[in-house]
Amino acid sequence: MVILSKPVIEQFSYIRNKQPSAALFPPLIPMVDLSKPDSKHQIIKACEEFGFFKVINHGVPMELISRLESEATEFFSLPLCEKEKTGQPKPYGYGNKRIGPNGDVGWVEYLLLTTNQDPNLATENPETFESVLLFLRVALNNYMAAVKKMACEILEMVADGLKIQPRNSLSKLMMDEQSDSVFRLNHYPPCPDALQSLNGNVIGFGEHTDPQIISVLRSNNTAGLQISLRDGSWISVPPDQYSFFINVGDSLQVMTNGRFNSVKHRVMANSVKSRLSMIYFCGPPLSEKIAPLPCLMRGDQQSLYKEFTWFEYKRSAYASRLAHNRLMHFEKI
Ligand code: GA4
Repeated sequence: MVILSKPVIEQFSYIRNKQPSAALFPPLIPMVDLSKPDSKHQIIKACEEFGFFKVINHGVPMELISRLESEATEFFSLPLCEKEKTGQPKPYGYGNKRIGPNGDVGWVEYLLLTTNQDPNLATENPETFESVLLFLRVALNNYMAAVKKMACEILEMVADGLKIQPRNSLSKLMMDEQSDSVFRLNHYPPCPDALQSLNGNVIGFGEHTDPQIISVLRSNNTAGLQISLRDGSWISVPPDQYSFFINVGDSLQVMTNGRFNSVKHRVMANSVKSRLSMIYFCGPPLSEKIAPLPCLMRGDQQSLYKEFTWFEYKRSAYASRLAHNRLMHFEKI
């Protein structure tokens, strides 16, 4: 990543007044042990209250996680010109500071990939670069397969917990061959300016909700992730490199007619440590209709949303800024 000179960092967003919740005892992040029989009930409660939870005993081998972490670290330590050979993010490829097509920036570099094709990383490059990409590709494929399986189990527990029949009603969307799932590796280099700025807060990745059904995030042991509570306050998520964190996305909020909360989150830059995160965004096929599931509608309850396809939502998402409420266009007035 290019180290920016002083004036350029001024383009970055600083958080001045909106500090993480000042409450003396901020609520603990819900933790779900996937090996426990009552985990589905805990998942439902966490999705309703926070739209966010941590999972332990997830069954993803630590070896696959460490392998991807070291290959990704290797990739991000290549010179910028090498990394740029993997292609500009349109939306897939290597990106540096610019997030999405509409002017958002952050103290982050990343690789954004589709999950249903072999990671499409450039090939006609010098040897060292080639072998980094080759190892990265293998590590990505193994990691994504294991995380996809875990995400599928979680969505089946959600269906069970909500008494949705059949239990693969949600998981089949991300398991479909045509599923529009996305994978992201984010690298937040240490940001020396975070020390000098007011309150030490420089935005790594600005506040947003995820568009998909759920997102499965794992990071190294560096703090930075914050989630917004329903009352609008922010809390920091203590890092845990052995666990995964699950976010409810906009699509699941719609499918549950607002019962689940699509959680707003952001990442703050760290002044000394690098943060590396890997996120699997579980998306449905482009043609899928996103609407409240009829079996979840009680009595004469009305849908809060107009009907739309995932394609229509994505088109409108890519015309929006990161922090926008993307579901607003689809809400019934
Ligand atoms: C936010 C969640 C995922 O990282 C992502 C992002 C996507 C991108 O980086 O290309 C978007 C953003 C995300 C939502 C609004 C649009 C699209 C950047 C942006 C400004 C990959 C996704 O699916 O939506």
